[in-house]
Amino acid sequence: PTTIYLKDYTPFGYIVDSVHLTFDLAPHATRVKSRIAFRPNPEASDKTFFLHGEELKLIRASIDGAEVTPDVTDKGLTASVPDAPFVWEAEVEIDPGNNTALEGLYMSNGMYCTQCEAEGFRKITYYPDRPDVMSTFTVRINGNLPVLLSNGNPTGKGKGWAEWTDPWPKPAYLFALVAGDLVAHSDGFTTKSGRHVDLNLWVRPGDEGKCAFGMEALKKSMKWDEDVYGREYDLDVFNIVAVDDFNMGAMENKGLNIFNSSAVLASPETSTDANFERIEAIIAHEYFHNWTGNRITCRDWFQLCLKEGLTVFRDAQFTSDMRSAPVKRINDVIELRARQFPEDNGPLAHPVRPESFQEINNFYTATVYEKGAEVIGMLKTLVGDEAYAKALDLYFERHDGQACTIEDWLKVFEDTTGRDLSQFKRWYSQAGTPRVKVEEDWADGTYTLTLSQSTPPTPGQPEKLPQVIPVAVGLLGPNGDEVRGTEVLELTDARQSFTFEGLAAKPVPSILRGFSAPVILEQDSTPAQRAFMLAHDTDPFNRWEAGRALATETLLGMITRDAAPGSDYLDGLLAVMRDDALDPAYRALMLGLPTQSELAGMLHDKGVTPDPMAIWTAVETLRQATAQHMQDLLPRLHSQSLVDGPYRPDAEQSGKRALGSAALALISRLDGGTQAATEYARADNMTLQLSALSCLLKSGKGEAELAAFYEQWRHDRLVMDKWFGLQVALASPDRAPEIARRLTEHPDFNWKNPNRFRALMGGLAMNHAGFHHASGASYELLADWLIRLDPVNPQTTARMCSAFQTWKRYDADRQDLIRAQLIRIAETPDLSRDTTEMISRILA
Ligand code: BAL
Ligand code: ZN
Repeated sequence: PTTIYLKDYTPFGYIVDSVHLTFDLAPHATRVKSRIAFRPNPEASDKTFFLHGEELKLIRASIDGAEVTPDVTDKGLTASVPDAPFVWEAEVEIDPGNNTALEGLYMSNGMYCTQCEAEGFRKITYYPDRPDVMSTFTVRINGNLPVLLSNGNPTGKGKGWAEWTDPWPKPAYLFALVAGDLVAHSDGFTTKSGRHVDLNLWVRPGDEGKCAFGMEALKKSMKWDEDVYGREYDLDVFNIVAVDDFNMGAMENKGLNIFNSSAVLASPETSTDANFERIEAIIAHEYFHNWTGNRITCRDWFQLCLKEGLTVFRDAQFTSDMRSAPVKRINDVIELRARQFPEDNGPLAHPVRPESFQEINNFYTATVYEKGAEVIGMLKTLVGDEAYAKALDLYFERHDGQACTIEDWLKVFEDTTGRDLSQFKRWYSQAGTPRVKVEEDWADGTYTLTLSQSTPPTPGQPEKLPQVIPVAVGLLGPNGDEVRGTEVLELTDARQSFTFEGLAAKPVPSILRGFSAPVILEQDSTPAQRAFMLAHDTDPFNRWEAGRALATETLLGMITRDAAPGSDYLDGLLAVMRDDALDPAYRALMLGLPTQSELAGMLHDKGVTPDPMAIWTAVETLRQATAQHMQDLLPRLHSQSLVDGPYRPDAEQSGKRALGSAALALISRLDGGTQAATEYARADNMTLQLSALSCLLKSGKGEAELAAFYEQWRHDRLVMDKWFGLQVALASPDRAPEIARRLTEHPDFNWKNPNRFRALMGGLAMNHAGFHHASGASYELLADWLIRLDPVNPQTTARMCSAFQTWKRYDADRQDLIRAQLIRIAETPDLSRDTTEMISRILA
């Protein structure tokens, strides 16, 4: 496969002034006619006329009305063209009915739909399929289906046809088309300048009852973007379509967002509180892309973080405003540590702005998205809220309608603040998670904090330079009072000291408040100091972090030294749990533990080979000890989930249910699942039903409930995904590979559906000790299925390969077992480019 480099960027030789497309839909022989106005690009020296095109049958092509015969390969075509404006016309035939890769135009349950980001448009027609080529589009769809949709505004309609015109120039990756038997949940929104926008959420008949929440989330997002960023919507209509077969969560196509049905359909009976929150965030994310992504797009795919990091940052701000800011921040850090840190510290490490790729689909990663958002958060912290707002105004004003780079993005901040951001830019170019080590000194009323930073080598980057790290610090006095409020220290050198004068007594530092930078803090604190912070820190993030650190240290002691569960942790936790003044959602988070995979990573960092069963045993033992220690309090905590009034998926009610469910999990350890069985029987929403079922499965029970759940929900695709995932994720380690294998034989295991495949195989990968079963059975099962899925859907296969990314942490026997599976996958004939790249990076 060819490697593409950022440094090789050159502009396309031609500008596109307009695109007209006509689709004659047929499941196995859709005809696509294109009429595209090109003119030479004065800024480009290379005038090769190359149009991308894959899996297309070219019927005819012409330039200015004269038939031409281009040179066609499996990647595209070249033709000789005039050195003046000209009109290119082509007709191609495609086969959406056999498009199982779900890129380009494909079919899902009889409905036509598209996914063009990143490079799917080239499977629809010949085109310069690159994000810096922007044009207006007019699309006519001919098809005997009730609903025919494309981007922009409707400009014509008749029996069996519809025409759409998108007046805003866009790259081809934002093109979309949907055609099918769909029903709309409709509403409207009036923008701040008084324009009316029709809003529609299109679903398959039968799903109408699952639209109301998504629609409310959309209206809230539109209002929030006006209020907070001054961004108004710019078309007469905003359409969202729910699709069952979809590789990603959702896609921000201009005026026609296409959603994985799991990311938009919701009802209290079928969706958990976590599902509702995720849906609200994804609706917001895709809507916010209208400005950060669509109106201002990326010059090339190396700049993906320009739109994704910023849009994730914006959706996190939105969720913080709609719900609880501390809870959102803690959840985001939990996710970052679970998904991005392993990537940044393993063979798949890459900078937030990668410098090369073979298959861009492999770079829709936690690093580009989540670390990309962290980088924006740091920038905001460094320049301050006011300068951030000014810089964003300048960004929208200066770059509207353009395809931009990270350099353009940073320049608006430099121009707004006068700050030199050249060192800050290293966050975009250096991979790896920086370590920040803390040393303290105290003399004569002066407290000195010395911070040192280092970043371990990552593939292709043996040496790292110091980065600008905003470290938010507060100081507590010996009695727990805050003696210095939060202040942001700018760590720019490899080692740097900061002094605080005029203090009466040696303070206790609260460092990296709010998780002000995506780094690993190395601070030697005693359990007593952690417990002190857990009791007194005024920063909600660091208070939670103190509890998390206590839990982690206790677990590491249990694993490596056979230590007993620490009383600092158990007592400190009990005190927090008793404090009814604390938000239930926050207390539920306090009850959480680091994942077993995270613990394995920490052991590996300390030079200890992780034993998955020892980690599993330690977690089980600590959970049991926690249940016993909090025994008297648990019924009161559990009663939180019995909220007043009808079900609402808002922060208040879901926080209570989260705490109640966490308490039920501990109660089940003491009563063997008796109460969970009662709760299961009376649950009237999916959150409580699933939490009770989880408790039963964890207790080694729940066979009857699992069967009843299946009968109750077998008609509902999204609930069945939960049924598949839960059994595997919660299986005891010794049974996990067998349970997973058995489920692959279940008639409802529709493995070509990405949601179902991910539910089962993702559930297995999440079951740390089960996945790392000493027999290697789980490795083999996953590899079997990756090999089977690859020719059908390379994108989903390649993503799932990351389950193996941490393989070098483990013992020699497990490494041998995993290596054998990786080699088996790599040697599969005709393996896709996507999977080939992932496996070769993981093996390197
Ligand atoms: N652009 C791909 C899906 C998303 O990040 O919104
Ligand atoms: Zn996005």
